[in-house]
Amino acid sequence: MKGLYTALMCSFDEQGNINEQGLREIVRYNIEVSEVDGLYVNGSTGENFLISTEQKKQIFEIVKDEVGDRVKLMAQVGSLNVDEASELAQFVTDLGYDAISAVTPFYYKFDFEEIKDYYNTILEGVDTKLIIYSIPALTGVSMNLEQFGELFENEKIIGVKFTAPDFYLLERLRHAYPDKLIYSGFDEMLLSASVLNVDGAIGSTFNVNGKRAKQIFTLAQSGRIDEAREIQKVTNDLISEILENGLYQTIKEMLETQGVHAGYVRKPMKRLSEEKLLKARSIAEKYL
Ligand code: SI3
Repeated sequence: MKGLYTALMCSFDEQGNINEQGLREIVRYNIEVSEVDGLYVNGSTGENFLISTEQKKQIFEIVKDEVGDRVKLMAQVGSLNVDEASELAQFVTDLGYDAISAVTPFYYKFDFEEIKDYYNTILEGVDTKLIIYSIPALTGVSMNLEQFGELFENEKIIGVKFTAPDFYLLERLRHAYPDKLIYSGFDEMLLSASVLNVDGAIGSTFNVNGKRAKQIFTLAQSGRIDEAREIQKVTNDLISEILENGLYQTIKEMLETQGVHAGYVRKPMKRLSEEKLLKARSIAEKYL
C-alpha cells in the first residue's frame, strides 16, 4: 500500500450528475500519464461531501471497474452519518478495494472517545484495513501522538493520511509507529514529509502533477535532496498558481486541456469566470 495516490477528481456535468465517461478518462489519465501507484476515491477532491450515498456508490463502482487490478484503491467512506460510513465500508469491501479511509467526524465538537467509537463502529463488520484521514484545517479535529496511538491499537487501523503542516508531530508519529503507514497530505510539503520517511502521499494536484510528485518522493527516498528540492520548487510554483485561481476548478480545466473530460464542480462550489478559465489553460500550457 506504499506509494503515491491521487486524490481522485470526479467528473460532473452542468447539472451535477456524474459523467461516467469523464470519470473513466480521469482514472485512465492518472494511471497511464501520471503513473501514480494508486487512487484515493471520494475524498475531499472527489467532492465527496457534496454528493448522495448512491452517487458515492456509483463512483466506487465505476472506478473499480475501470482500474481492475492495475493500481491500488483506497476508498474514503467517512461521513457524519456513521451508518452511511459503515454501509460504504461494506460496499467497497465487496467491490474488492484494497483499503478504506475515513475522515475524522467533524462539525459537532466530538470528544476523543466519540472519535474512537466512530472508527471502531465503521470497522465492526469488515476486515478491510483503514487509514485515518486527518485534516485539522478543514475538520477542526486535531489529535495528539497519544490519541493516534490509541486509535492504532485497533489492528485494522493501519495508518494515517496526515494533512497538516505539523512536522514535529509527523516526526514523532513516524518514530513511535514505524509499522503504521503514514501518507503526506499536502502536496506543497511533499519533500519535507518525505525527508521524515513517510510511506507515501495522497494529493489532489497529482491529478495533473503526478509525475513530478513521484520524482520528488523517489529522489528524497534515495537521499538526492537537492534534485528533489528543484522539482518541489517547480511543483510549488504550479500549486501557488492553482490555489490562486481556484483549486479543484483549475485542476479540472487543466485536465480538459489534455482531452480529459473532467467537467464541472458541484454547487455550492462556483465555476471559473471566463478570465480564470483562460488562466487555468495557460497554467496547463506552462506546466503540462
Ligand atoms: O481527500 C482528498 O481529496 C485529499 O487527499 C485532499 C488533499 O489533502 C488535498 N487537500 C485538499 C483540501 O484538497 C491536497 O492535495 C491539497 O489540495 C494540495 O496540497 C494543495 O493545497
